[in-house]
Amino acid sequence: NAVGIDLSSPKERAALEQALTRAISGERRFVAKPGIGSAANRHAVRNPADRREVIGEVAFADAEAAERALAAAHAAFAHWGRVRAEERAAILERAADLLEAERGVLLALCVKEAGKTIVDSVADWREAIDFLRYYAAEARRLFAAPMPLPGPTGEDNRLRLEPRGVFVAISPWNFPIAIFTGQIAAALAAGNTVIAKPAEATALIAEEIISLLHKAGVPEDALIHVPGEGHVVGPVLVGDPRTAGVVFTGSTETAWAIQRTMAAKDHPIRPLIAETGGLNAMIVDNTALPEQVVTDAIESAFRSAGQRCSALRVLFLQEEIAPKVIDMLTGAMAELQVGDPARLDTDVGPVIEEAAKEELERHVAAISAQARLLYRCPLDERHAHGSFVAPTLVEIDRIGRLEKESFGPILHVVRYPGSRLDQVVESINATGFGLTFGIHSRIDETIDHVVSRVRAGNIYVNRNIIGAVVGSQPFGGEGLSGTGFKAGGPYYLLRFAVERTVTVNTAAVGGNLALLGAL
Ligand code: UN1
Repeated sequence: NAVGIDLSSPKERAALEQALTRAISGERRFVAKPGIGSAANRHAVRNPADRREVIGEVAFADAEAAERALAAAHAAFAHWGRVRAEERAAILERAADLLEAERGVLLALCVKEAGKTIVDSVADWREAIDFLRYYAAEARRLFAAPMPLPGPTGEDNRLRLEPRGVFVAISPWNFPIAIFTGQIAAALAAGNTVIAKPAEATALIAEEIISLLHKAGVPEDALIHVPGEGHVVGPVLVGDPRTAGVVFTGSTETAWAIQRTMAAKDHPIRPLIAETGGLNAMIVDNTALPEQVVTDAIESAFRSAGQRCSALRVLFLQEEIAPKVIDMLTGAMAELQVGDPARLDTDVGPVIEEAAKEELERHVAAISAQARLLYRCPLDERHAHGSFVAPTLVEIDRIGRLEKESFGPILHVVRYPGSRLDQVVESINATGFGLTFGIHSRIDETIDHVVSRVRAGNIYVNRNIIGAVVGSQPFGGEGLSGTGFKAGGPYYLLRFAVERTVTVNTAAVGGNLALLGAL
C-alpha cells in the first residue's frame, strides 16, 4: 500500500481525529451539485448512526437526465477514447494524489453517510488510492503499444487493445470510496468514458470523488455522475444500445436483471463485469489454533458490521474443537464496542438503513426458530436512534438452511464430525455462491485437499477472509457470486477493452509498409 494512516501512532491518530472533527462539525453541509439531478427529486441524507442528523442533500436524476448523460458520454468518447494510455495513467495518478490530500472530507463522509467506522473508512479510502495507481500502471503496461504476434514471413500480425465506448459503473454503498473509484478508474484507464451510478445511500461521497477526478484532468463529459434510484435510471443506462459495457457490484438479483436488459434484441453483444454476493464459509479442523481462529472469525464476520460481500457467514467447526472456539468467540463478542462509527474505539457501527436492519432482524427471528441462539451483543439507549443490529452468533445444523446471504453482523456456526469433511465442502459448493473461503488447519494434506475442491474466487488459509489487497489479492467470485473477473488483478483491464487483430501483408507492393508505421 502506497499510502496509509498508522492508527497506532498517537500523532497520526490525533491529526486524523482533528481532520474528522473539522469535516464532520456540522458547519459543513454537503449538497450535491445541481447539474444532473432534478430539483424536484431532492432528498435528505441522514447519518445511519443517528437518523436525527441530516448531513446533506442530494438531487436524484430522472430518466431524461440519465439519457442526456449517456448521450454526452457517448459523444465524449470520440476524444477520450483517443487520449494516449500514458496521459490517462498520469491523470489517474493525479487523482490518487488528490484523494490522498482530501482525506478529511472523504473519511468524514464515509463515516457519516455510509456509517463505516474510522478504521474501515481509512481502509476504504486507501484501497481507492491503490486502485487508481494500480490501474494507471496497468494502462501503461497493457495499452502502450500493440502486441506483435508470430506469423509467416511476409506478414505482420499485431493485437491492438482498444477501449469499448461508454461504460456504466453501478456501485454499492458498502465500499463507497474503493469500489466506486475502482470501477471508474478501471474503465477510464482502458480509455472508456463512464457514467457512474452509485448506490442511492452514498451519492454525496460519490459526488465528492467525481469532482476530484475532474480536477485531476478527466474531462467533464468523459465521467458523468448520475445519482438516482436504480429502478429509475438503471434500465435507461443499461438498456441503451450506446452503452458499451456495464461494471456492477451488488446483489445477484440485480446482476440477473442487468443481464436480461443488456440482452435486448438488436442490441450489440456487450460485456457485464459483475461482482455479487456470497455465502462465505470457513472450515476449522481440530488442529487449528483457537486464538487465531477467533481473531480471524470476529474480523471476518463483524468488521464493517458484516456488510462486505467477502464477510464470513458460516463457520464450520470440527466437533472436538467446537466448544472451546464457541466459548472464546462469545467471550470476544462481549468485548466488541458497538456504537458511533466516528469514535476511534468503535468496532461495529450501524447497518446502512432501517430496512436493512429490519430484514436482518427478521432473519435472526426466523433462523432462531430452527437453530440455537448462542450470543447477541447487548444494545442500549445509545443505539436507539441509529440502525444498529447486535452482532449475533447462531448455531445451525447445515449451511443448506440459509438460502442467501444476510448482509450484516450475523455469524452462523455448524459443527461437523471429521469423517464428514468432504460433505462439508460439497455443501459449501452446493450453495452455488463462490466468493471467499477460509480454512484453518495445521495439516498440509487437509489444506491441499480442501483448497483443491472448494469453488471460491478468494481462498484464505489460516487467516481472515476479508480485506483483499489491490495487486496482491485480485478479488472476485464465481457462480452466483459473479463473473469471476478479478478487480485489482492483472487481467481486469482487458475486460474493459476490445481486442483487434490487424494483419498486414508486408510483401505487397505499395503503402503497406508505411501503414505499419502507423500501427
Ligand atoms: C464487497 O464487499 O462488495 O476483500 C467486496 C474485501 C473487499 C470486499 C469488497 N475487497 O473484503
